Formats: sequence, structure tokens, C-alpha cells
Amino acid sequence: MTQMVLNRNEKLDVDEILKDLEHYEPRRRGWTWRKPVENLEMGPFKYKQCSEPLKQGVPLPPAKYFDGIDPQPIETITTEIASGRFEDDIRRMRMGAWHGADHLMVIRHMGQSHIDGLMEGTPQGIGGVPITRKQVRAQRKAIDAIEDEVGRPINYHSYISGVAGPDVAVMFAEEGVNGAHQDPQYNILYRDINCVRSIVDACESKKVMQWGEILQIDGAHNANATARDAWKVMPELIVQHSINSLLSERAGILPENISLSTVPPTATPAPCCYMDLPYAVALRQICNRYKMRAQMNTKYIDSSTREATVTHVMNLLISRLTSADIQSTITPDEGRNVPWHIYNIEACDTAKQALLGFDGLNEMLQLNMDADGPLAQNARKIKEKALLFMEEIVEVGGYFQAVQEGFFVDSAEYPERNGDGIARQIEGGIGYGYIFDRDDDYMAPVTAHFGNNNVEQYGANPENPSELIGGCTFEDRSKIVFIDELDDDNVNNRLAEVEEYRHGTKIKPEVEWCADGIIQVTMTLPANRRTSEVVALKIAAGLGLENAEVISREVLQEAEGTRIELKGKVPFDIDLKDIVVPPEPKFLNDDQLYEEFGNNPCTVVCGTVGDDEHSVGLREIINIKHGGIEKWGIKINYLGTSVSVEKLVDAAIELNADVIMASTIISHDNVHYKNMKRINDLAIEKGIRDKVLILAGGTQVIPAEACKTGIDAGFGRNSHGIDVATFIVEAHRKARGEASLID
Ligand code: Z97
Repeated sequence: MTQMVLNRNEKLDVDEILKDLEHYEPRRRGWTWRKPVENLEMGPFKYKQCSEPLKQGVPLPPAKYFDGIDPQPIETITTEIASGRFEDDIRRMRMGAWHGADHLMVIRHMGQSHIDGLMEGTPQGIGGVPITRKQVRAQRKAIDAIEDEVGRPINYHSYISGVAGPDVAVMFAEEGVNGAHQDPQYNILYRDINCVRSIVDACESKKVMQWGEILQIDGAHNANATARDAWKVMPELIVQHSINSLLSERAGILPENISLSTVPPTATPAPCCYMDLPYAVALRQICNRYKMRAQMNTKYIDSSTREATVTHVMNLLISRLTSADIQSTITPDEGRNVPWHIYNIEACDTAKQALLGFDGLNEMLQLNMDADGPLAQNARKIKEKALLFMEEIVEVGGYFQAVQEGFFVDSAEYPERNGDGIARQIEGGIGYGYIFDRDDDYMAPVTAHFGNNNVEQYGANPENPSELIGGCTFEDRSKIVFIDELDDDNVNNRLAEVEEYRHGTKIKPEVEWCADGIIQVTMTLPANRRTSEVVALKIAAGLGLENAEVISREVLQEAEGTRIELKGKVPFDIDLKDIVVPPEPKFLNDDQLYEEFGNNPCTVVCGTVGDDEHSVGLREIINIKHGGIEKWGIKINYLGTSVSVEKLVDAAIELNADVIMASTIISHDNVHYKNMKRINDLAIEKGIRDKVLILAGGTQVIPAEACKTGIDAGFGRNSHGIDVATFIVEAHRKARGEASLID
């Protein structure tokens, strides 16, 4: 089996992934943590809490000021992927990995727990990403190539729940899935699956997970997301974490493979850190032998990316102060049904940016754990309530009874109860009546982990539960049956529909699916919220957008204005055949410019020429404040505005200048080009043309036209100091017979 190799400048080839998929085998089992590096040195900095850098990736935007470094924090970073089409999600996974995600969680947002068997095919259209062997294998194959590309192992993750939980667990173990949510309490409370059945299934699933060394994430955070007042269930969250963790350990999962799904329960305008930090501390004190997977608050997230980002960063601070192992990233997409690729990426960057910014903070700040201080006191209160909760479960006769009596997700804070918890009958729910005692001659099909498998009665060795069948699918992969898609809703058909966008020259914007054509438009309207929503849709219609929908609105002032974000479909294509992409302008970097002008001092004479009082443009080009050329040590002689061309040339002679720079904004009657020509002519006349560069700039200057006047270069709109400095260095090097630094 040859491994796919990705080229950073080429799109991931979905056809290549699908090719020979039925024979693809995962390369490894188990979860991989980042490798911490002590005192990592990168660029000009030293880091205390970073891990091994990537081979390639996309650094944070300001990295360009620091040699392009892309340090990676110690925490695993998660991004959640769910567009409904695995072929598109694969591309999003690659983008996420380049931005630092090494835990890719595939969300089943169709409630797959309700489906009572392992699905085959890709029944897209029933509401989300179906977890089938085909899509899991295709994504694993893609991720294997992506992890080679970025140079770091990537953990692939989805859910093991529902009455098909054990089947899903087996498939995950076979296909190299590295992490999974598994928590029978989720089945019981949120999917109304019979409680006894859920626990039995969980034990089997957990055994399989341990065989596959799959890291387990639990489901306690769902109580936080479901509760009427999320902060009131803090004691219950600890109870749920504890129940699932202890059950998992009993089923054979090692504590280091158990990760708690912890969420800061509140968000602003609540005083959230004051409430969330004691909770985080309490949980870690009770459950200290497990890993922590910190999810950001999802209950109180609204549709503004700004607001979601602030919540995320505050949650990240708590993660750092309490040493989370995995950092999840959520985007407001969940709240507004816009699974943008871009927000996955932004959230990964938010996590990376904040965690790097907090690097070493723990050496300088310590949590104030004074026994009578608010942190210790509040943490203690939460723990006490959790213990009382647990004791009461035992008192009423155990977990099943407690569920039946509605102990969980009650809207009051324990020990109070409002009697509105989610109550499930012990003798009820989905799957009730389908638990059978194991017959004496029953033999389990998944033998690799099974312990006693009744084989001795057939003369086989009880130490080897696989003996009679020569190994199960875990031991002999050739026994895995790969069922391809059977129906019309098939990845090949979907790919064929967008063929001209994948391999042709057509291009369309996209949000989640190739060529879906969706764009997002932001506008501010001087009207109240309701009116603005209607007006925005009218504007979208005027712009020709189809299926426009308002996805976010923010009141600026009730009468004065509203900011609206909407999404809509662009009905046309752009054909790459019809456009010309000019080559990227190239610049020298800071170090090169400092060195060049340090070794070859350069004097400039400059001014705005003619009857022209504009001064800002030229000052922006020369002034250090905005990256002007004096920054690199160029000596500037600024003569002011309305300078005659004679004065400019005479000053160049007097000061022995290397460069004349003329700014010229006024352009009626082409006076700007005429002035350039006069400077050139005068420089020739006065015998200095060989030794000076003549440059001219202004908003109306077209570089090619400027050069026709005989000067060396023209700089039009959007020119900056770096363009001018780069040109001067290159021209001077050429004059000295030295090689270009750019090519
Ligand atoms: C997270 N943002 O990262 P279905 N089992 C458990 C779960 O928590 C979930 C499912 C199964 C969240 C992800 C919420 N969790 C979303 C323990 C879902 C999903 O939807 O019933 O098929 O199962 O945790």
C-alpha cells in the first residue's frame, strides 16, 4: 500500500483518496499527544509551554514580524468538522491541520444515536455527517497524508453512542479512529435509550475502545448545554464525570485514556471567571488522574464571531490556569447554521494565539488557593454538593433509580430540586427488553478483547478466545467487509456534479461544499433591527444573491442602526480562463534592507513638485511611523510641497544625493508626467543622471507611463515604503554589478 503524498501547492485529490479505498489500512492505533519541548527557541523568542513545531503550517498573521515562526502550544487543539459531505470535510481538515489542529472531530449532527445499526453508504441528506465505514476510512486515509504533510500525528475522532454504539466502536477500532465520545449517560438522558442496555453497551464499547487505545471523552458537558441555568448543574457535572470515568476504568480503560469533557459553565455578562474557575479547580481536584478536554462554553454562545471569540479566549485562560490537555475550539456556526471553513480556521488560530500569548504565565501567576479565599471556598462547596449528590444516588438505590427519580438536569442547584429533571424509566426507553443473559454456548464475534468466550466446551483453549475462528477482524483485517455506497446518493455522483470546479477552470465561492456559491455580506443599516433585517434581504436580492438569509444582527442603537450579516448564493461562476493574474510583487525583507542600506548609505532628496500642496502621500513613503524608507537608515532630505523641479535637481547636486523622489498628485493636463520628464531632462543637462535614481509617485501615476518619461520608476496607488526601498536596493545592486536579492 503506497502512501499518498500531498504537495503544498496542490489541492487534495479526493479521487486519489477514493481510489482503492477498500484496501486501505490505518497506520496505527491509539491517541498521540504533542511532544513538549523544554525552553523551545524560535526566532527571537524562548517558550516555556510549547511542543515540537510543525514541518509546515500557516503561522498567525503577525508572525511576519518575527521571522515567520509558528510555535505550537503544548495542548492538543481540536476542530469540529461537519458539513455533511466527507469529501469536502477532508479539505477543511487539511486547512485545520495547517492552522495547528491535531484533533479532528467529526460531528454527527443527524442524531445517529437514534439509528440502531452501523450504517453503510453515505445517506447524505438526512441531516449531517453519517458515520459510515467508507467515510471514516476515506477521512483516515486523507488525515494520514495530511499528518505527513504537516509533520505531526493527527487524532481522528467521532462518537460511540446509541444502540449501535458497540458496532460503531468495533468499526472505529478497525479503522484507526483515535478518540471518541463514549458516555452511557448521554444515551440515557438525551436519547432515551434504556439505562440498563446503555450501561451494558457501554461496557462492551469501552472494552473495544481500550483495545483500540481510543481516548475516551465523556458527555457530561451535555448537561451544561441542556440545563435551564447552566451554572446550577456544576455539582451534577462532577457526578456525571465520576460515574462515567469509574465505569470506564472498571471496563478496562486506562485512566490516561480517559478525558473529561469539561466546559466553563457560564459566559458573560455573568461574572464567568469568578464562577467557572472554582468549578474547573474542583473538577481537577476530584478527578485528578484523568485528562481534561476543555470545551469552550456552547450554551451561551450567540451568533457574533466577536462575542464567541472573547468567550473562547476567557475559557482558554481557565484552560491554561488549570492545565487542560486538549483544547476544543467552537465557532458561532453551531448557533447559526453556517459551517464555514473559515470559522474552524479562525477558532484554531484563536486557541493558538491565546495559548502562545499565555506562554509561561503559570510561572508568574499562581491561583490563590488560600483556604478561606473565594477560590478554595467555592471549589469546596461544589465538591461537597457533588459528594452529597453521589451519596443520595446510593441512598435511593443506585444510579438507575436516581435517573428514574429525575435527579439529573434538574433546574435547581443541588441540594435543591425543582422536580423538572430528565426522568427515564428503568423498564422503558429504546432497547428495553433486548438484554439477554449470555447463553452458556454463546461465543462473541469480536474475540480480541473478550476474556472468557465459552470456547473450552468445543475443545479450544480458554486463554485464547479467538481460537475457534482464527481471530476476529481486529486480528485479521481480511475479515472486514467493506461495503461501498449502494444508492444514488453517492460521492462519485456528487463529485461529478462539481467536476468543472474541481478539475476545470470554473471557480465559485464556497462555505461548506465545493462550489456551493455561498458568500457572507456584512452591512450596517441606519434602522432598527427588524427593519434592517428586511432591508438587508432586499439589498441581497438587489445584488442578485439567491436564498439570502440573515445570520447575525447586532443592535448599534435601537433607532440609529443595526449591523447585519447575511449569507446568500452567488448565481454565477468566474472562469479562470477569462482573468489574468499578475505576478506577485516581491519585496526584500527587513533584515536585507537594514543590511543593504547599512553597507551602502543612501541619500534621498524629495518633495512634491509643481504647484501641488499635497504632502501626506510622500510623507507616508518616507516617514518611519508608517513603514517609510527612513526606517532602514536612508537619509532623507524633504524639501516640502510645491517644489520646483529645478530646486529638486539642484538640491540633489548640492547634497550629492543618490535618489530623487518626486511626489505628484495633481494630474490635469498630464502635468504629473510632464514634471517627471522635466526632472529627467534637467538631471541629464546638469550631468548627474548617471548617478541618481529618479522615482516619482502619486495616486494617478501608472508605473509604465512614468517610465516612458525617462525616469527610473513610478509608484501608483497602494505603494508603500517597502516598494520604494526594494526598488532602490535592486537598482543600486544592478548598477554595482551585483546579483538581485529577489530572484
Ligand atoms: C463536543 N461540541 O465537542 P448523536 N455521545 C456523546 C455526545 O456528547 C454526543 C453524541 C454522542 C460538542 C459536540 C455534542 N455531543 C456535540 C457523549 C454529542 C452525539 O448526535 O446522538 O448521534 O450523538 O462534545
